[in-house]
Amino acid sequence: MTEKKKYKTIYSPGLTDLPPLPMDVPGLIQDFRHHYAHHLGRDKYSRSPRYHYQALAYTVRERLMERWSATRYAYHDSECKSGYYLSLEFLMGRALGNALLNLGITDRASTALLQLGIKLEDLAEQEIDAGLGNGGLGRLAACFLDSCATLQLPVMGYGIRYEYGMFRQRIVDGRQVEEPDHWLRDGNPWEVERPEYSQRVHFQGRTELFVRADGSTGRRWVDTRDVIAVPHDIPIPGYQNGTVNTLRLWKAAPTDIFDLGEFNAGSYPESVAAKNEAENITMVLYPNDASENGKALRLRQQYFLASASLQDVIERWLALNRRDLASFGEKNCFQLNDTHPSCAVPELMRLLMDEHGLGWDEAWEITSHSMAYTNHTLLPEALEKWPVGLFQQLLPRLLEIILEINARFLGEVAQRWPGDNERLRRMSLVEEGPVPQIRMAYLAIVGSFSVNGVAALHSQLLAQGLFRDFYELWPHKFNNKTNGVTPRRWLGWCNPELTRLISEKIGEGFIAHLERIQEILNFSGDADFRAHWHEVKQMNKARLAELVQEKCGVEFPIVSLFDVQVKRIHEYKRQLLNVLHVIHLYDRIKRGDTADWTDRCVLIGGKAAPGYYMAKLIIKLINNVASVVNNDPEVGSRLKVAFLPNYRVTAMEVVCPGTDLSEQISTAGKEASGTGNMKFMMNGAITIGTLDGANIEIREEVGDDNFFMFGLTADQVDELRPHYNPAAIIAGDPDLFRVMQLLRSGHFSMFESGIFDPIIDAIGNPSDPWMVAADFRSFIQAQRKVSAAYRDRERWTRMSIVNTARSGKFSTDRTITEYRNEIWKLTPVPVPPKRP
Ligand code: NBG
Repeated sequence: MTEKKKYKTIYSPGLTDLPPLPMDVPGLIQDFRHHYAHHLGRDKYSRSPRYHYQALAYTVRERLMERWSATRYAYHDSECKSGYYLSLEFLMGRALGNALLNLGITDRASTALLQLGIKLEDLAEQEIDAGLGNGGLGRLAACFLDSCATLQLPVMGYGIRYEYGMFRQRIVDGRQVEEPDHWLRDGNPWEVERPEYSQRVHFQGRTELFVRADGSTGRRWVDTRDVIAVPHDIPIPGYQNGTVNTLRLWKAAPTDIFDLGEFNAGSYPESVAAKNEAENITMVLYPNDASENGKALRLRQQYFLASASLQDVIERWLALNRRDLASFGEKNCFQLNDTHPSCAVPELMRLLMDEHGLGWDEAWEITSHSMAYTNHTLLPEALEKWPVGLFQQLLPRLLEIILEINARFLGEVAQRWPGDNERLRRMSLVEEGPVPQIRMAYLAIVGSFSVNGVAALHSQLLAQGLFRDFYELWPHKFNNKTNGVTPRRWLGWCNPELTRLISEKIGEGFIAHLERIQEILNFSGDADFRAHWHEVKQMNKARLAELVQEKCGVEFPIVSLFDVQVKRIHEYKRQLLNVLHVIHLYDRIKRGDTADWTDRCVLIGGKAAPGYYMAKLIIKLINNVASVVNNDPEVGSRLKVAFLPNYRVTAMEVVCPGTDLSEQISTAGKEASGTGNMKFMMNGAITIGTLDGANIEIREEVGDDNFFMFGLTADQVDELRPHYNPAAIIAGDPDLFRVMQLLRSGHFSMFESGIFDPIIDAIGNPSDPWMVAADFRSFIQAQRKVSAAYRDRERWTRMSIVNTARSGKFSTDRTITEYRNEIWKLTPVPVPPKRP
């Protein structure tokens, strides 16, 4: 018996046709008290504020529930085309504040709580971030879901419910220490388990030939070891529009049969081992950002997500009484978030052929017209490849299908370029070598009708470089979708003071129509408005300074320029270049070169992958430099440096409103887009940046006067590479020379001599891929301009206003509208409000 057969549909309208829940203050108070006392069983002597949070979460969740089912009905009744965002990562952060904002009851909830003697801000602090992602790629998925719901698009997210999310980072003696993130320990009020929609996922076993009733033959997958995928649904509210979409996260569980068989045979430990093996699949998020994971368990996670999600979509499709799978491809569209879920291509083929009896051509027609692939990086180390042998062992039927896809595809290439064997070798889905590998990006391209990059430059580099052969074959597949961020969380929620100031001038509509935010340009000539703008920034800086004081023990005076770089620690992002600038400023102070000085507070934060040696050493360097600078009485308030531990979504909600200068300083051509850059801009920070990723488009929007550009372009980086000579650059630049001298002298490694040698060597190495020395001079000059601009408060404030005003393009509402029109072809489905 499979899991599902236990359930059958029960139709009972009397159970669910309830009047809508009250949204006023008395109604909120009543339900809050009900949950606190009757649901959670807490009383007036309760010791933990956690239950205040939980009681409010349940109160809000109920209000989402009714909108959630109304949304499901609306989608069902409209028989609309649907979209599915398949992603191994959803970096959601906290849910409470976002739900309140999107339901439009933040003020009422706050008032209700005050009447009970509770502050909403304190209560909200109790929530643990849902950290089911590494960085930009996972956070983008979260912003996309918010925009899909706000635009009333029938799009569902599919992901994995990791028991342990992104590790927590502590800093001990300046070094990163990782701790597990058991985020579900106290329960998760935002999820609804739906075991009735569980799916069975196969692994291992073998394939065999079989004969169908009509005499035709096929291959099937047998003797498999199965795992059950149990859905846990998270509500995704749109912005004040009655829509609540779904993020469905799969948890792995053992099959009953598997367990019981062993158990009855008396092998209890074995039955537990089997349980553990199944549950391991969704135990932990791989903590590597933009780098390959390469482990069998990771491939298991990827296939588990793809298979469970596709089965779920097909089952729902068939249940809608549309037995006919022929139109499945016209009514369903899957967006693959990087190559991570690209097993979906062969898996959909398998399900259609092996489980639903379609022929190859029919199945291929459906698959290749319903899959779309987004690439998020050009870094070669992040391009996934899986050994053929691993596929053979773990997913033998999938391997057969992949090899058949490859054979047919190479046939097409050979027809187009007869005799071009070199091209066949280059384009094959199988990379030959001692250990033959499946190239997952190529599989995704061949199986998709759309391939996109995430910023204009990135998409262009994909077509001209990494995927050039494929672009020549299918130019029509390639397109760009520049990233964005949701203005609900990244302006409305995280910066209420600025939101209020803007609303007073242009109304509240801009939160759902960010292009309108440019209307504030009409007020940038108004000295009063500018004064208010400055005041709000100073308030937000005070809030950030408090955080820095609490987490780093460093005082940041709010009159200083707040210079911030927060993101994953990676050599290509060049936190090291930032540190060299800090050392240069320190060196200037020590030499008395401080005419026209601007006081600065430099904040750096981010996690390093646990196995990434250089990234971890860079964290240590930042901390050592900070301790030397902050403890030198000669430096005083001229320069402060802090490393913010455990950077995450929730930290960014305080960091970006309080930032003056946003550091976006990757080696040109390496950062696919960046999205932190957009959050800072939206909150009125000014960017110092290279011409990389979406920085280019940000600069286009604000104009050169409102952006501090520096460094080599992507083309110049490529041209310089063969004769790059950092030793000569260091020798010829007295400032850089002194900075390197300070590093070499052990000034920042007094007690551990030589620890930074690998960093010193990397900077001086002619094959340094990130070319830190090459951009030093240009960076220092741009930073001089920053300092001068900041001293002119009126000018800086005008620049700040222009940055916020021109951020309209970087709303994910714009991004998603492009996905919807150009790839998904979806129609919005309004949800009728419930009447009392
Ligand atoms: C990241 C890029 C970022 C980009 C995000 C979202 C990966 C593989 N890529 O530049 O490095 O903003 O994706 O597209 O994590």
